[in-house]
Amino acid sequence: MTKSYKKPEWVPENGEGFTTRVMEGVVGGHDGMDQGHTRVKQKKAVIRKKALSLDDYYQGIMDGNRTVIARAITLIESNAQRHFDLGQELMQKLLPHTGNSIRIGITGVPGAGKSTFIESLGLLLCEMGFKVAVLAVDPSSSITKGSILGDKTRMEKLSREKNAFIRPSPSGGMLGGVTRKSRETMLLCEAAGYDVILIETVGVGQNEVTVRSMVDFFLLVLITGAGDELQGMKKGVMEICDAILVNKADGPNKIAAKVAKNEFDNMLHYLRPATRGWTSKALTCSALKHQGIKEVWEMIEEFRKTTNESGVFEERRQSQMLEWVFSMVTDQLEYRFYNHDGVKRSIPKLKDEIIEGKISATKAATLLLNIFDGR
Ligand SMILES: Nc1nc2c(ncn2[C@@H]2O[C@H](COP(=O)(O)OP(=O)(O)O)[C@@H](O)[C@H]2O)c(=O)[nH]1
Ligand SMILES: [Mg+2]
Repeated sequence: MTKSYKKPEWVPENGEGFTTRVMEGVVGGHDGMDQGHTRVKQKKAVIRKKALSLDDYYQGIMDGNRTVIARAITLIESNAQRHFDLGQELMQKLLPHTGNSIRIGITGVPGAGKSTFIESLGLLLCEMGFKVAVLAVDPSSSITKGSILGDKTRMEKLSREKNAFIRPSPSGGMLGGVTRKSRETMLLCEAAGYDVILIETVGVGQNEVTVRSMVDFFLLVLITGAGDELQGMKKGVMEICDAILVNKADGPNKIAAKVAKNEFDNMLHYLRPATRGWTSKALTCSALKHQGIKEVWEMIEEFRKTTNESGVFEERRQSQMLEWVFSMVTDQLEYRFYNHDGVKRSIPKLKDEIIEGKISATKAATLLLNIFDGR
């Protein structure tokens, strides 16, 4: 079109592009728009594009700069090797500043009110002068290709607090997976001075075990009338939780919630405690109406005091650290195995042979491992 376009007569000599040239705009200040605002926006965009050095990241995190914290988490979550390397250098540098928080895991079926509770507790903690980080962990999302937790976490009020930091669930990928990313994000928040780390996870079996291995205190949020089909799941989780919170204890549901709380208290009484020296207990609350939230925090404080005095707190952190190291070894071995050239080349052919019954499963596995070992 433009090529065959004939210049109108009124276009001056050397007026090439006269009609198509885009005029340079003026910055702000017209139509009553606030000029300063436009400038600020542009400046921000420039900052966002600039690559940060290791020191930029480090300093920003130590200063508690939330933009830098968010970018550092993105770095940690990246699946690119060069990001991974820089991220690991950063983690090493931050390590001496980690560990000074209480890590709280919160689980329960979708709709139990975990996010609502976290917002309510988070607001209370901010009011008390604490810095609160909220993270979501959903290892199953890498399988289901989408987070069950990713409900834009309704924490609008909390996200407006300057002492709160909210981060949704990372996606999976290769370099260590969701668990590594979540753990490192947690440590990063600790280095940035967050006093309380709240980790939301959805109750689908494996997730709870993963989160339990990351936190000091594990809370199960339940509601009444969720059906007997869930009891089986509940029992397993009840054995690893430090408290059960019967949520939605408001309106006509208040009495049923109290009854359920008593039942859970009884059941917990017969289970082995999740944490040595601590009797797991049940409480009721209404996350929506902000009732019973303070009591939950007081219980967590009591837990911290008890386990600190007995040494169980530190003991658990140490064993979690060791567990983490060896689970990373497993992860990385798996990654290396499936990225080994010889292994990659052999898999399709072996698959056919297994399906055709030419080779046994055990033999096929041994063969692949031998290729990996270079034998
Ligand atoms: N009545 C009542 N509703 C609640 C309460 N807490 C949460 N809800 C509602 O339950 C629904 C699910 O809450 P949400 O926090 O997203 O649950 P999650 O999936 O466990 O994170 C929302 O519609 C909430 O408003 C509560 O204490 N009382
Ligand atoms: Mg939620």
